Amino acid sequence: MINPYLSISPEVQDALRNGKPVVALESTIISHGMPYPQNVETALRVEQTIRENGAVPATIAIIGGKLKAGCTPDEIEYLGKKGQAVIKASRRDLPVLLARKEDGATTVTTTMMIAAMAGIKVFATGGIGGVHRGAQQTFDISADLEELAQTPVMVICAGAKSILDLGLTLEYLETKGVPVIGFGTEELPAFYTRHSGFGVDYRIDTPDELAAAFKAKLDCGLKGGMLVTNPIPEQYSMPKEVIDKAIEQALREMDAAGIHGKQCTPFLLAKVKDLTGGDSLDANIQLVLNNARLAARTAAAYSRLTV
Ligand code: PSU
Ligand code: MN
Repeated sequence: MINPYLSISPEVQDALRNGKPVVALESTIISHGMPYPQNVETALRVEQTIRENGAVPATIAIIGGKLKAGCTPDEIEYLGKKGQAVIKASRRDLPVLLARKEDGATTVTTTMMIAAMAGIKVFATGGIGGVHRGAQQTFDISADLEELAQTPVMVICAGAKSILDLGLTLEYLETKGVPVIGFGTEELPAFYTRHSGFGVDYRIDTPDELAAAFKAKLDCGLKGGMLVTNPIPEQYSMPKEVIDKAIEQALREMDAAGIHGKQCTPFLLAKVKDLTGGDSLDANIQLVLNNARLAARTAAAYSRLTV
């Protein structure tokens, strides 16, 4: 059955039909993750980087009630300028947003869903959601983890920020059968810094082996995705103490302000950014570009295995 809500751009459609590599990109990072105009500039640079590394970019978003796989530069500009006014759309938001023909910025969850609907296998982003600190009481666990458990897309990220409880996040992924891979590392990277103190399940050093592992998963009909954590390049990484201090303060301010639910992640991300000044924005941009490069090469390796 053809999904009447799904709208794949002509370029992405052509690439998919011809077995060419495609990389999905999320839009919450555009609308909610960075300020305008750096968000739009970065989104376009990320697309360019994917092209330079041999793949076709598919920025994913919900626009006017359509699930878009492949946005035009005008659509990216629109999402970036509208910023926080775009609804951050997780799995639970899709039914009403689509029926009302609204816009939505896709998180890791909804980007994976739409990528899977379109037939895209590889997705690059910055950081994923996970088990929040204090989740034993609040139950605040990102839908991203459930999506990784059920949707067959490889997500290439720079780990997760320690605004989360990284140990519990790894436990959750283990329970759900999601492989956590370190690209060139045995240690789970923590977004701005290469270090978390936690180990990954497997270290893999080449895009070819990433592609082969994911293909084996799909060939066996194992449901769910694969999480690839790619450390920020050394020269852009931030000292762990600086980041940890900012995160502790952001968490205290969140508690004091009584923030909860879907506002938690955006609040913490914005606070950490304020507390660390421009350094964290620069690091954020660099790690996303680094993930885009790896994702394009991995998508190309996957294409070689399947056509
Ligand atoms: N973590 C980051 N940067 C982000 C996000 C998370 O370091 O931009 C965004 C992603 O879109 C992710 C979402 O899927 O936040 C998770 O939100 P929540 O914790 O509300 O599930
Ligand atoms: Mn949450």
